[in-house]
Amino acid sequence: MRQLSNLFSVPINLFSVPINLFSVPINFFSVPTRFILVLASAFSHCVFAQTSLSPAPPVSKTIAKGLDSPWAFDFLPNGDILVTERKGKLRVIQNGALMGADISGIPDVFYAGQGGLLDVMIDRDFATNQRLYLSYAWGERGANALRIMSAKLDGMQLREQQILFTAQPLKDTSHHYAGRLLQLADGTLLATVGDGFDFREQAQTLDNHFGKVIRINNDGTVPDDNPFYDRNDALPEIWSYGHRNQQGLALAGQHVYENEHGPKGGDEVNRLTPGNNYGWPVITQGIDYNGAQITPYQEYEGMEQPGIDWTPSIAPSSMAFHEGDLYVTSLVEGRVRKIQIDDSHLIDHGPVFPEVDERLRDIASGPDGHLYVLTDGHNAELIQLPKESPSNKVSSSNAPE
Ligand SMILES: [Ca+2]
Repeated sequence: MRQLSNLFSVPINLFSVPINLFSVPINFFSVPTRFILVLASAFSHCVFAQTSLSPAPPVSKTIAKGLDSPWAFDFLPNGDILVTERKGKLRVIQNGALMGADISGIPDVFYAGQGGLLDVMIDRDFATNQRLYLSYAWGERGANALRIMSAKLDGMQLREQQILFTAQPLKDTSHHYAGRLLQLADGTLLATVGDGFDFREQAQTLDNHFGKVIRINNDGTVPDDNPFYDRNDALPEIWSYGHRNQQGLALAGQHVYENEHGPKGGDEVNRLTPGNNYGWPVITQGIDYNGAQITPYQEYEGMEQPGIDWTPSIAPSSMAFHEGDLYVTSLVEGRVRKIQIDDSHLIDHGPVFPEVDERLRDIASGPDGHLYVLTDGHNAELIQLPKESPSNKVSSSNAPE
């Protein structure tokens, strides 16, 4: 077999020889032709040997296409992949193919602006409880909010739907829902709630859910060890505050990392500590979309600095923890960035996976050891990324606790 493939590859190497000859200095042609042929032959064998020893370059693989404005995906223990579409469908990828039928029992969603069906997350005990979580915009144009539902997946149907959380107060905008979900090791749920676009000052007050990360039990009750649980002037679900539109959440060991869209500039990655204030809109590196200054402050006592700031904005959409590193997708930059966790510091290694260069909505680490990314828009794809070559790896031995 090896002999056969070598024979087939010979003509390709022969064709490459003249091109290499053209690149040598002109005076090289003055040496005897026979010498050139010997050199060419040797070079050909050199190329030959390299070609036959080099592994095939890693390639990304499209798992599903034709998704309509998908927002998130997650893996079931049986290998199926669930994908949300913002208009309100929960699609199934089974045996590598997108099924025509979608899952029934999805709640009515408010599909407008940035709203609709957002995240899907499989419970870490799905094998025993068959439960999953959905986040979505609920309500109507004049009064809507982020809502979280739990349900039992029974074949292609959701049953035993239970509303776990509705952000307060209702709002009359259709932007900045946030909506990303994460389950901690203790089974509690974190969810990001955006600032609603028009309500940014409320990210600094604790009597509402705008611009917060909230933590609830998986039955919707509030854990009594939440940081503001005992305060009369704060909503007990609040876990951290001073956020804008946080669409990435990842658990890396014991630490929770979050990324959020800044205004014009000021996109951030933060390591979250319960009870802490992440500053929006009092501190930011960004300015308003119209060029106006939002705040004179880039730092303020009692407010956390971001671990990474992206100014100008990349529009970070989602984050995954994979083999010791964080990976962030983005909408505007359209790349996958790799972020090394170096104790309490974050080191941005910039875009990796050069084959991916389009608006990206979600990223997750698959059970097969591959990263998967979801593209954005009306004809979107779920893509399995190649495993990185060893030379491209930066820190897999550096996993935090
Ligand atoms: Ca901040």
